[in-house]
Amino acid sequence: MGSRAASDAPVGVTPPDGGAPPGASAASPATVPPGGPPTERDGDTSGVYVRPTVAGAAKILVVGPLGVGKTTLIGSVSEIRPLSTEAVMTQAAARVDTGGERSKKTTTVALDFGRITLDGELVLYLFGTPGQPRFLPTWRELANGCLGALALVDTRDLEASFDSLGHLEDLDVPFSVAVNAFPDSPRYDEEELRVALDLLPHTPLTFCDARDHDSSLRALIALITHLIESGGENPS
Ligand SMILES: Nc1nc2c(ncn2[C@@H]2O[C@H](COP(=O)(O)OP(=O)(O)OP(=O)(O)O)[C@@H](O)[C@H]2O)c(=O)[nH]1
Ligand SMILES: [Mg+2]
Repeated sequence: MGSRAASDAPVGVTPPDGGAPPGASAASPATVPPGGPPTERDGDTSGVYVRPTVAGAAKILVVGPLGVGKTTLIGSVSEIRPLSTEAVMTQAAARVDTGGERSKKTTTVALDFGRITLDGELVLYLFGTPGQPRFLPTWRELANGCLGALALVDTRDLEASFDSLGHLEDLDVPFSVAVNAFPDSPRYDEEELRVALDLLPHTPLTFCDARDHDSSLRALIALITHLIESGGENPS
């Protein structure tokens, strides 16, 4: 962990990397033209509106510690250009913030927002929480009305996830866990991770690459399946 920290100021509301996310597209994969899919920036708004086949909607939180990949996951899976609120990390708030990995230059200071439609019928509105500990109190607002949460975990620092998991339990938000793999991540088997994270037997535990659309989608589907199977009760 470096010693850089997040500044309080100017908060830009921009898509990550200044553009549309990888994998996010209004077009189906079969119709993606050479040079990439059309985006809102190209004037293609066909994917902006919710499809007429949609029968339901759910608010889903994406949570986890600093730098675990929340913004990346929402960016990779969203069918609309995601909203993100990144601020450059500086020394200005070094006494209150946690520095991220060396290559990480920004951190989320309010929320991420994206949208994905499952099977043409269920719209998930994805809300990513900020990872800095000082923003934990804002979770209460973000969690308002959510159906469940996807908790991202980094095996390089499992303890960093304890706060987010505990906070979900305090807020009575059902969740599933997705381990986001980095190249230098230690590999543990599922049972070891369950014990370390103190997960209940029926809490789903999946592995994902937050940069990959299909992998992120699978993690979300595991959560939705869990929520449906638990029938609206709170089993996590
Ligand atoms: N190798 C690898 N890198 C990843 C993966 N997911 C995210 N990253 C990188 O990790 C860094 C942090 O990702 P973010 O998505 O910003 O993390 P975050 O959880 O939103 O961070 P905060 O908002 O600061 O809490 C970025 O440089 C990503 O490119 C992954 O699955 N594999
Ligand atoms: Mg973020």
